[in-house]
Amino acid sequence: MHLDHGPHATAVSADAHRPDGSRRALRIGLGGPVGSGKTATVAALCRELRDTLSLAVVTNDIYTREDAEFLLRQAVLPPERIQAVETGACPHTAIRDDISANLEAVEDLEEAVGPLDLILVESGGDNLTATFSKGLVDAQIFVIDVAGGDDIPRKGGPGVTTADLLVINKTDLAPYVGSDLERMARDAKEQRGELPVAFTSLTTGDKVKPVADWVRAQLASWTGPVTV
Ligand SMILES: Nc1nc2c(ncn2[C@@H]2O[C@H](COP(=O)(O)OP(=O)(O)OP(=O)(O)O)[C@@H](O)[C@H]2O)c(=O)[nH]1
Ligand SMILES: [Mg+2]
Repeated sequence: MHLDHGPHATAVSADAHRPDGSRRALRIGLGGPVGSGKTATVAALCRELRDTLSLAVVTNDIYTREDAEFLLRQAVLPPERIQAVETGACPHTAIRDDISANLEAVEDLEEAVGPLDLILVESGGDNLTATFSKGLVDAQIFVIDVAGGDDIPRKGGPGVTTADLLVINKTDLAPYVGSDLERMARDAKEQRGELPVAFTSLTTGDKVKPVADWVRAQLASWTGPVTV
């Protein structure tokens, strides 16, 4: 249970160790516009990683538990590893400003089913300005899709420019919506410099593999030797 929502909120993430000295679970946030494929990416990541890692998921919806219910129906993880947060307001408030309900959910999961290697936190769909508080997650993925318009990377915004990984999803739809993937790659590079970009289609080809590989690399450095 997380009760102190003040300065303690950042201390939780800053103190990345459990009382026994082991590292707590790596927390990765997934944000991005409505319908870009966040839940589908979370579901695919669970299927890809669940055999080798101990993981859990927190979903955020404004008034419902729909994303959690989708993941439960798909049986991507045992039910006790999926928690829903009903934000009741703008999704970005619950992941950036008052993160208490989300912190409580991740801490409850660690307590109930831990020790965990990884917790994925899906934000409710929001606009291009939504980012996670560093007090809630250790790294963030911003998911956009080619059907939202190939000018989205050029438009920038904190999600596109600063997320630790930018995922450009639904590449299978590019020919149908007239999106120019090379232009999206060029614009993303211009906005992000050396920060990575993954093009995915969850229905064809490598599916979620580029994202799963990135998550594994994050975990490798998270659990690597601790430098004090
Ligand atoms: N064609 C295609 N459809 C996809 C892909 N990824 C997701 N979808 C579909 O896009 C729709 C929205 O996907 P979700 O994963 O629910 O999107 P979301 O970002 O979680 O949506 P919100 O949580 O409501 O913001 C669903 O019908 C998915 O099946 C993809 O790579 N290709
Ligand atoms: Mg969703």
